[in-house]
Amino acid sequence: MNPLDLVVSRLKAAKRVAALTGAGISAASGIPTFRGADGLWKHFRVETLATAEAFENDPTTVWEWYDWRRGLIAAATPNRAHDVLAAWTAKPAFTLITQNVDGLLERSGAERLIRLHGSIWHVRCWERCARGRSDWLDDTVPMPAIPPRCPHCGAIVRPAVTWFGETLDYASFDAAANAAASADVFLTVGTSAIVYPAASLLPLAKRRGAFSVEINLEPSGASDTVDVCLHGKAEEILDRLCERWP
Ligand code: BJW
Ligand code: ZN
Repeated sequence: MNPLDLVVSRLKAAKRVAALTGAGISAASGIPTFRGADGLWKHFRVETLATAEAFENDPTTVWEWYDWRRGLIAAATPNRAHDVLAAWTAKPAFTLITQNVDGLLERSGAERLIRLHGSIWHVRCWERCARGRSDWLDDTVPMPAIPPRCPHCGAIVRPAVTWFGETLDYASFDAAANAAASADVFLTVGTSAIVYPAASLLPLAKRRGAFSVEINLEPSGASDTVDVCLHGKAEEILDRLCERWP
């Protein structure tokens, strides 16, 4: 059986399916990935942008980077990869987990989406004042003032994303781990699969007996673990899968 036929037959037979996505699914929408040939980390140093220490030292530079990325995302539209994954969330037995902060799956109509690394469209008070402690939506592009200020206490606000060294939202990771542990098929899509703890979901699913599939442009940290590698563009491979598992 060819690999695509095998994946289709496993999807059709599965009681529960979970998928984990990464930045690769947004590449066709013109959003740069992090690693890889033209990834963000080739042009920017992670320790100066995606850590709490970086923000503490220079919130203006960090916010300028996020404001630029928010502008790119606001001008982008979801692609076929977002649309297929979002459509599958209408299946009660399908759980979609994302590391992406761009909101494009949400714009495709994804339901019950588990976001592991937060959202670039949400902010919270850096000083964690009582009323600004929880995340709130601020999708103003561009930001009228950088760094933006908390409307409650006047302190700087931060993007409500998960930076290196920060713990993930416990409830979201718990829900993702439960979905991985109970999946009959686990898909890892458009992710380098090297950032933890998100990258631990695939081995967890596999230990619990899931049939696992990598859909990625090139081999990733998942390739040696999965049962089947489908290498190519996620937007094209998912489109073909959706024809046969609508
Ligand atoms: C296509 C395609 C197409 C392209 N079709 N495919 C050693 C040092 C320091 C830290 C650590 C360490 N060892 C472990 C850690 C912990 C660290 C970690 O995992 N680091 C590793 C990198 C080593 N993890 C953490 O710090 C996490 N927290 C944590 O562990 O808490 C516990 C703790 C607390 C205190 C102290 C220590 C531990 C938090 C991780 C947060 C990650 N944050 C970011 C930024 C989010 C905000 C933002 O966007 O600005 O999340 S980093 C970045 O990586 C982002 C992504 O969600 C994440 C994953 O990247 P992703 O999505 O996989 O993208 P890429 O670019 O890597 O891959 C894209 C893939 O797509 C490529 O393979 C392409 O080929 C492919 N592709 N086009 C299909 N059309
Ligand atoms: Zn505040």
